[in-house]
Amino acid sequence: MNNGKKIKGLAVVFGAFLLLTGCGAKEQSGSETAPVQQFETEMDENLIAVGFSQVGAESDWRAANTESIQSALTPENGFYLIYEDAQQKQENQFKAIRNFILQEVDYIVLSPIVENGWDTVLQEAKDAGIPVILVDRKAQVDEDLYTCWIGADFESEGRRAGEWLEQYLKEQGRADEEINIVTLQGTLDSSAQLGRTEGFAEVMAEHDNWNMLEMRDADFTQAKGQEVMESLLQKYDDIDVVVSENDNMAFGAVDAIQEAGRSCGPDGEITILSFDAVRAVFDAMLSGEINVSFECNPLHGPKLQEIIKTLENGGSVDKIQYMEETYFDTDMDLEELQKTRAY
Ligand code: GZL
Ligand code: ZN
Repeated sequence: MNNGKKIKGLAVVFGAFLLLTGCGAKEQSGSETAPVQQFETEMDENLIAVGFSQVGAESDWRAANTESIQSALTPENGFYLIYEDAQQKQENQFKAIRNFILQEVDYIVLSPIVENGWDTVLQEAKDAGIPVILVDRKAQVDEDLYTCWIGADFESEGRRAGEWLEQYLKEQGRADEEINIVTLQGTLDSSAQLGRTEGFAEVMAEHDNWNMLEMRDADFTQAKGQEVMESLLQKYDDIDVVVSENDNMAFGAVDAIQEAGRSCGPDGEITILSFDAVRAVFDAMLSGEINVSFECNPLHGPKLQEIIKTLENGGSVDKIQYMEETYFDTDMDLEELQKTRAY
């Protein structure tokens, strides 16, 4: 059972639909303004109150991650979930966490947009006796400021990408060719960006015929990916490989490459390696635009639910909990594989 703390009645006051402005509210004959609707929601004592501060809604991966957690932490499963979307701003995550502390939630779940800056606010949560569970990205803080972390091994994803490229170039008889590479990086200082960049660089170091022309931040979004790729295409006339640190930036890169009259994918001049392996990248691989995507499993919900229940029952959990993941490329039966994708 949760520790009996309950969220103080959330007096949620919804603004009246001011009829003065006829803002879409039903006209009410005679009265100047609709009565202010006020109600209290008392959190049911039997539910485990969880405050979840999510990075944002910047990518397909993020949407799948949010959906997985929201569909696991439901009242039917014994949870009262308060969800806050930080719109990719760390400031908003600080506010959300302080809000959760005020509401005396039982647990705080946080996907830290970047790795640094969390010591103060997580110390406040610790002082309030509220366990913090990190999901997806990491925070560079003292281990005693969070109970555990669930996520992917980003370095191994990056290494896997480098090893895939080695194999791919060998099969093409290009193992000794000068290979010019650009990287579309994810949000700088995020664990996914740091790990993928680091892991790929480890393999890159073994190939002095691989040249990293430039790595540039495109913030994990499709729009930024297209904008940065356009600029890189203008700057460099011989790009052989694009490493895109998530699928949405890769979709933007494909648009930029095609609009520049160039070609990409297995039959194109520019090879594209991507990360996440969301459903939409299967379409892009099937249509020959992207070569490969390295999976990063967003389905943290069930594992998170199990961890909180274990803690509620006085159990202990491992500090680091990796998700299982693989990769998918155009040599595989993607049509078949796509059917079983949960995200
Ligand atoms: C990875 C996650 C990254 C995804 C992006 O675990 O942090 O953030 O790769 C998302 O799609 O924006
Ligand atoms: Zn070249």
